[in-house]
Amino acid sequence: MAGKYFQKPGPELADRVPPGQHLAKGFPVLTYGDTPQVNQADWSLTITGLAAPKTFTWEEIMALPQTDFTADFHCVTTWSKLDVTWRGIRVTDLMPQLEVDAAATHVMLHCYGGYTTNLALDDFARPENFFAHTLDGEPLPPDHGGPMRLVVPHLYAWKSAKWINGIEFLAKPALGFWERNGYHHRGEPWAEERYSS
Ligand SMILES: Nc1nc2c(c(=O)[nH]1)N[C@H]1C(S)=C(S)[C@@H](COP(=O)(O)O)O[C@H]1N2
Ligand SMILES: [Mo]
Repeated sequence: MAGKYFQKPGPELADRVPPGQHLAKGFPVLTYGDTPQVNQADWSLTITGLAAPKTFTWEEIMALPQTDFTADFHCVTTWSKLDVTWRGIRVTDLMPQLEVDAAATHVMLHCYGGYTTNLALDDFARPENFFAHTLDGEPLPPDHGGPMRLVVPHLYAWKSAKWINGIEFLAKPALGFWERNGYHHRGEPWAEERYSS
């Protein structure tokens, strides 16, 4: 059965597919719990913690620079999908809109539905990370995190928070949903940082 949905990467893709990963056919949906139904008019992104409090509406975030991305996606459950095409807003294009306290070193991402995940600020505020609203030229489907999700290509995909609605800036590390439940605090796929020991 697995062979129908996954294939072993050939040698030409060895530098693209991290150890222990297989290529997925299609784009699997991986959600803990139900898919929240959030429309653009109701969506917002709230900044809390060690930063000036602020809430962005859909229009406000869409007014920021828009960028096309092609990025690989690695789920810790061992499937990877290469060259996913997205459109969205770079995290580093949002950051100048924020007044973040110099003491902030980490973030907790909050989502509609209650999911959370944590990142070091260095892993979050990178130009290759983005808030995605479009997948393969279509509005991001609800199951994949629409109307807006984060994508963090350099870490396992549980860091890529779907239905994102908050960024909390912190002065020390904290644990999100999967991190509290045994997953690695950082989750770097090339180092196979799957579980915390
Ligand atoms: N809010 C929220 N974000 C989430 C998840 C979730 O359950 N809830 N699952 C994570 C996991 S484990 C993965 S692999 C990816 C899956 O994204 P996809 O469903 O678009 O493939 O979303 C991540 N973001
Ligand atoms: Mo995942």
